[in-house]
Amino acid sequence: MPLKPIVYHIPVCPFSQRIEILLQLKGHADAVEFRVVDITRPRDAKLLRKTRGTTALPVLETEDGRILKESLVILQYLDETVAGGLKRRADPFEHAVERMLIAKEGPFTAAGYTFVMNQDRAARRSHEEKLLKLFAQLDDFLREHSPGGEFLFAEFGLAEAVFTPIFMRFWFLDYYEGFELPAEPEFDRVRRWRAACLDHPAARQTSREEIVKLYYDYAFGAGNGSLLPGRTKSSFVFEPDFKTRPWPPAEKYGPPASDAALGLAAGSGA
Ligand SMILES: N[C@@H](CCC(=O)N[C@@H](CS)C(=O)NCC(=O)O)C(=O)O
Repeated sequence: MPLKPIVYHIPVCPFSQRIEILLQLKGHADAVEFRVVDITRPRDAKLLRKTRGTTALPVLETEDGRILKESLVILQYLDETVAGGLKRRADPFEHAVERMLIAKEGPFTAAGYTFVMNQDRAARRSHEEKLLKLFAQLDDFLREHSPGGEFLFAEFGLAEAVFTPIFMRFWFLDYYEGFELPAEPEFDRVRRWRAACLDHPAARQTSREEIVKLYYDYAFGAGNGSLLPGRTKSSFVFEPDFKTRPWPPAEKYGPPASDAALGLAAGSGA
């Protein structure tokens, strides 16, 4: 029986990064054993049996073999069971406020991912508008509950652990879609929040370079390690290491680059 919970994860997955951030905040980065799953390969049958057939990660296996799924659920479980003090707000009303903000992460995340994966240049503007509307809603929420600060409360907490990995993934929108928050006052509060989140030392598990390179195929509509036509390797592979690969072309509304041009071909980067 393992001595600590196991988290099956994909290292650069934002949903798993939430867990790493939380453990970092608690000062117990080693409270769980992280086991890497390479989603570009067929899923291990033993793990599939444990999850009863679902493939989404992260998945937590408790010390006695019980399974928890969904990053927000795992986050709360680890917040309550790992030493280092609760990172969620202790006050019930304040906790309710942070849960209201966290409830906005699903549509926000989905809007950014569908934007980057969109292949129809004519639909680009409507994806951008949808995302900006959600940014404006976050801005308004922060103005109501935390007008003068940086974070939702005094410190980087649960809501920040949830959103920071998403803000980081959205670097793929800067790169492949030229997306920027407009320099308008209606985005000032969320801009300040995002900057403080991205600057926090607990959120250093990945980098803009890694995200831009690994998510290249997402910009062509191929998510979760799936293969684009003419390619033998997904950009989501961990070998060759992203640091050895060139920065990908930023143009996404044309034919995708080859394995060789992305530094993925056998022997490249070695
Ligand atoms: N709502 C889930 C989303 C998890 C999710 O979509 N994970 C992706 C990786 S970033 C995944 O496992 N994709 C592979 C698959 O679904 O088979 C959560 O918050 O845990």
